[in-house]
Amino acid sequence: MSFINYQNKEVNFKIVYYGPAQSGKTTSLEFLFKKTKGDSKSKMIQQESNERTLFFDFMPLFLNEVNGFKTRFHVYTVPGQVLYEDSRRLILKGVDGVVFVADSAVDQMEANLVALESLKKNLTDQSVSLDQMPMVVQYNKRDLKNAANLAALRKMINPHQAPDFETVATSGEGIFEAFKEVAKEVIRDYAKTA
Ligand SMILES: Nc1nc2c(ncn2[C@@H]2O[C@H](COP(=O)(O)OP(=O)(O)OP(=O)(O)O)[C@@H](O)[C@H]2O)c(=O)[nH]1
Ligand SMILES: [Mg+2]
Repeated sequence: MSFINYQNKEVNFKIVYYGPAQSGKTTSLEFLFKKTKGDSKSKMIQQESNERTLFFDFMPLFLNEVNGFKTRFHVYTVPGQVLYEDSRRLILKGVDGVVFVADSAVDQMEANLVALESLKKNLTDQSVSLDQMPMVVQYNKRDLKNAANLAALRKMINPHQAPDFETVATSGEGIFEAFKEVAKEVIRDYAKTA
């Protein structure tokens, strides 16, 4: 849920990178962090080292003000391993937008689906439905030799036809573009209610 800081004239949003274990969520966030050098940003914070959760916040230079307020984004990753469901549920609290990082490796399709179901359920628990949540999909690891066919991936893990991107987090390909899109969606959503 967005919150407004009247003193600094800022509106704050929360974006969560969600997806199966090892799909490239942390790598995506690290690239985004590196790429936002000139922006006003915090340090990268590791929440619980054993669960590999990271976050930072920044004010993207590419965005205009919204009703005279600057926008600050708090960007989080969740741990993807199945056993960390409690952490994921906690980190998703009050989320304004999701970047779903799918793994393109053919043997990860089941894991992608399990993660998508977990996202859906954890949002439902906060009375939010996935199809109303601003979201983009990254089909990550497109550089892999055994990357799944794009059309098949789309059909399987992007049923709501969210804006989607082919990405390679290790080189940064598509990462900033995906973030820009989710940021725009989040602001569009906010402007409807503000
Ligand atoms: N080939 C390839 N490897 C990638 C890509 N993105 C990430 N990796 C590698 O995949 C591994 C896992 O990446 P992470 O970013 O730690 O994955 P994660 O989603 O944060 O994993 P968890 O925190 O366990 O949920 C690392 O060895 C990365 O270097 C990619 O686009 N292509
Ligand atoms: Mg991680």
